Amino acid sequence: MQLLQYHRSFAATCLRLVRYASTAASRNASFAALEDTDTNFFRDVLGDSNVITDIDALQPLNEDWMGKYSGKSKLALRPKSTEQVSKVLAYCNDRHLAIVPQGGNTGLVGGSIPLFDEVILLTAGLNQVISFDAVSGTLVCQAGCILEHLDNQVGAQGFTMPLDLGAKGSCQIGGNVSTNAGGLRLLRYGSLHGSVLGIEAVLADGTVVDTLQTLRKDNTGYDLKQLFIGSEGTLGVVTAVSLLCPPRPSAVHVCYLAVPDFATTQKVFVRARQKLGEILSAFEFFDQQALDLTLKHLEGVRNPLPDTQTPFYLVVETSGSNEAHDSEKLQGFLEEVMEEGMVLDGTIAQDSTQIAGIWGIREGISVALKHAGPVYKYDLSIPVAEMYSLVEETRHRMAGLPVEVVGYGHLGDGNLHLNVSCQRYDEEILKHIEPFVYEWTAARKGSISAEHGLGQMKADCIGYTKPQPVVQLMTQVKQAFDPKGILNPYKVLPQVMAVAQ
Ligand code: FAD
Ligand code: 2HG
Ligand code: ZN
Repeated sequence: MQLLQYHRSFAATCLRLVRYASTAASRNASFAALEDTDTNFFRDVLGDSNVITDIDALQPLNEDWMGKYSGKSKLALRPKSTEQVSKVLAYCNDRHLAIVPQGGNTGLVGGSIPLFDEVILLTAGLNQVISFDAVSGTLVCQAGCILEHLDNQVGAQGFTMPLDLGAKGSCQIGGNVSTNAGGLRLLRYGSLHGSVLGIEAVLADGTVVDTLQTLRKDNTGYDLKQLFIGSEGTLGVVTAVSLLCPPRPSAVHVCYLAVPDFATTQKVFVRARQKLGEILSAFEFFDQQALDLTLKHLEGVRNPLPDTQTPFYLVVETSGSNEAHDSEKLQGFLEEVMEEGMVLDGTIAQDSTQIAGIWGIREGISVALKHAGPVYKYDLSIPVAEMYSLVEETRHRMAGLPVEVVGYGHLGDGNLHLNVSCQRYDEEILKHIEPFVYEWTAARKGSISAEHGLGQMKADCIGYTKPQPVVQLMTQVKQAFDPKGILNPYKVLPQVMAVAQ
């Protein structure tokens, strides 16, 4: 009975979503069109070299990493200070010009790309480290700093960034915070909602919200910085961040394991937590199809177990401070899981080159898929026991079509990446995937966005995970922060709700 009710209310949500979807692609006519006087104003504030109008220079800024989403912006701005961001936003707000904040442009849901002629606000010019406290590990930096550069800088002082992802060479900390990026070590260091201590952000009207503090504890009023974390540029432009960096582990071990079936991956996970305890820092999985694709499309990737073919592979990492102790623990864990037949074959990386080689496979899957062609990406939180059934059911639904369905992800976080690689983006193919994937996930009370966000891809789909009153409250928050709706329109919230003022 309860289940029936749930499905009825879910069907109602779907009906509402269909209505949202039909309006999502139209330009909000209340936004102004760019005029020469606007460009001249921006030149005065930012200087000529930071006002980009050249069509060739705009092209990569109008296109996302996957080549799936593209916009038609005629203007990109590159402010170098919070004050400049504030002046630009205050002007856009007065003029009713829509703005898209863009960091490293590595997002996978079309969040950093205009849909129409929105002005692109690049954060790359905000690239200074402000301070680093080598006692507490607190880093304060501008939003446009590249994640890998920050990791190198804090690494030199014995610390590490609390997140790591395959896009680290281009993504920016402001983009990471704005998407609440998860990545490969969330299992160990937790989410950015815990690591970020403070944020400086500029609201649509130019107001600077300064919560850029370095305190571990502060219970004065509402914790507004949390609202910016994961808000995908719809509530404000993050201009600076302070965050807590953990000590850099001096002993790191990585092993690569072949496992016979998905149920066993979970048994290995349970055992890893029991045996490795506090030193377990990553537990990732991918299927044979993902491995095959990566070996085929990425040069220089070597199969660590060339003689073993099995449906699932795991990358298990430990990070600690005592080489001998950690190594002994890992050996003990491996002996157990192999003796008990959970793991068919495995190898431990012997040096940093081999560690990089194993991570290269896992981190290379997205890049390999990009080389393979167009890809539909789904980033789902699902109870781990059921996670892989979705990949199998999707494969079954699409049997006979010219697609490759692969599954991989952060098993330790219950986060599946379901990717459907195809020859072209095609509505006929999409019909086999959506809304099936979203309905399947909602029926298991999962999330349709574990870590990538909603962007433009899933703005109309939030109702699959969040109930209507919650979406309504989010809309009110959006209206309070950005009453004219100029910040990253058409993203995160269904357009009908976001502009209903
Ligand atoms: P962008 O792509 O430029 O922007 C992302 C969103 O944030 C947009 O909505 C944009 O408007 C907004 N934004 C950016 N900067 C600001 C700012 N300063 N203020 C306000 N809004 C802003 N993601 C994961 O979570 N985990 C992974 O493991 C992971 N691996 C990846 C691997 C690869 C190879 C690739 C290509 C992507 C991966 N991603 C992953 C997705 C992506 O890298 C993350 O979402 C990342 O945090 C985006 O950062 P960015 O600087 O590129 O942001
Ligand atoms: C990863 O975990 C990233 O590798 C990217 O989140 C996932 O490309 C994807 O679908
Ligand atoms: Zn991921």
